[in-house]
Amino acid sequence: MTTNWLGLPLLASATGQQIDSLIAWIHVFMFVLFIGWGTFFMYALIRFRASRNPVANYTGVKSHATNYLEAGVLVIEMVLLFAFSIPLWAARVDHVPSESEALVVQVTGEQFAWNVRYAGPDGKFGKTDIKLIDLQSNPLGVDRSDPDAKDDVTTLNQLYLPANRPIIVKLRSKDVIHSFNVPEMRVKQDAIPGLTIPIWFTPTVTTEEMRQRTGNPEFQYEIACAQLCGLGHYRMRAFVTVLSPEEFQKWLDAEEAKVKSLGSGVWGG
Ligand SMILES: [Cu+2]
Repeated sequence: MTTNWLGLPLLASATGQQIDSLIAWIHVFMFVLFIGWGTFFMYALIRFRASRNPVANYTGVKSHATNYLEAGVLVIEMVLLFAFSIPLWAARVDHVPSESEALVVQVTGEQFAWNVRYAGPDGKFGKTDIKLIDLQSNPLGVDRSDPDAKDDVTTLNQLYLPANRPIIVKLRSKDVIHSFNVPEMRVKQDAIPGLTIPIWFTPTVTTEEMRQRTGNPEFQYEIACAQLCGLGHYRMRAFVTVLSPEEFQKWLDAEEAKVKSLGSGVWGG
């Protein structure tokens, strides 16, 4: 189904069309329900008007037809839920791509920022320690003395992603419930303290292409925090930059070099 009429933000992910179709179908079904119930309401208003029914009917309906109708509605709704809704949702959410083909990024929400962490060339996220947390220099408490942590790249409010490769975001929170929302990717997931929740999507449009498409040379994808998480909630936004795979690798290599030049001493290793 074409979904332009919904007025949603431009689409920039591979699976987003499914979400848009779902939203469109829900609108269509709700419109049908609206017409159906609206018609019934008008019918009831006219059919049971006071001038035609001056005395109330104290016995009411005696047949059991409505009981059967309600049972029928219940059965249909159970079929919709168990045969369609749950399997479709599971297909979209549960089948996370394998970590070998995807890029795994850890995103940690805090009041009021998004901390991003890449595993580096070894593909392993190093240890973190709550005692090493320093809001300025080491907001995630990365333990740089751990060999796996030596090449971990961290950024603040900047999520760089390659286009056309599945991205697995492992969402965490340091304090309260936040919500990771990138409207153009059609992803939204709560970040809950104590849990690591994976969410995945495949960006298909680079930031540069999107700037051309929108005619806005300053266009940026944004992560908006979609849960009211405190007084600074309004400013809890971060930017997503989608690059071509080559540009992304270049960016990651440069960040890598920065981490190396800082050395473990600076990071309290
Ligand atoms: Cu938040």
